[in-house]
Amino acid sequence: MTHHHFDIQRFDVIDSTNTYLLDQARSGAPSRLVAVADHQTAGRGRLDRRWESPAGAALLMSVLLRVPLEPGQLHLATAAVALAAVAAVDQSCGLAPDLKWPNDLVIEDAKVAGILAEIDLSAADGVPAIVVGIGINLTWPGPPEVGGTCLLDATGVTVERDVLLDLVLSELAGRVDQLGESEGRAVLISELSERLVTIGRRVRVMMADGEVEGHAVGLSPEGHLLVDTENGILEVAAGDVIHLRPA
Ligand code: BT5
Repeated sequence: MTHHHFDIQRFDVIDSTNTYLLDQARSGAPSRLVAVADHQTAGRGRLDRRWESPAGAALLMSVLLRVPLEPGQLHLATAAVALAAVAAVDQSCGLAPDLKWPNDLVIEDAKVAGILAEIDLSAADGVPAIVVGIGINLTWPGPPEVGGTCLLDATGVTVERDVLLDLVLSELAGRVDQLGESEGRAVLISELSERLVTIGRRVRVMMADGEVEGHAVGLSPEGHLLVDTENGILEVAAGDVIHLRPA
């Protein structure tokens, strides 16, 4: 099925829609291929973490994008999908989730959706294949220990998966075009900084090489998180963030 220039493949059960599209990308699948599943047996988060969801309880989707981003700009592909999802949820439930840096949609600080962007650099033409997957909790708030939420619990609205998919893709189409040009990327970063609840908060940031605490003060022109720490402003390209209570 083709829609908003996206080609949609549907699965009852799959290991992971991200894994599937990365495989398809290596076999030459075109940009804007979308995979949607009722259930994933090996849904993935970042850093080998798992993404859990009972069958039919979430919108589980990934999109393959062939856009000339560098590995260090993957967060922009995350942003494009995150912003599209916020707009789509707002249109379907009347409530726009906040964004938590780097890849979560939250409602009152409870995670309602997570995003995983991955890149494959093996294409012969040198244009990377980027796969961005998102899981949006519709009727199940995630594993109990996470303290997440779902759209039903947070808004009282039961959203049809296909309705939400349709809205996400129609919101994503223009943002994919923006990803491909520097002016468009600047627009995405400014839209992102308006939506990020992380900015203005005290945060603890866990990075591969250690952790710091400070005040999240904004985004760099590249879209990295700027954290005011005791040792000055730190620019964070990748990491996990915890929002701390104000001191
Ligand atoms: C993410 O990772 O949040 C990225 C999740 C991406 C999932 C989509 S679903 C479609 C596509 N196919 C895939 O295989 N993946 C993508 P991260 O920030 O690392 O968060 C992972 C953590 O979120 C886990 O360790 C749990 O603590 C928590 N978690 C797992 N399932 C959850 C759920 N349904 N709701 C809320 N939190 C969850």
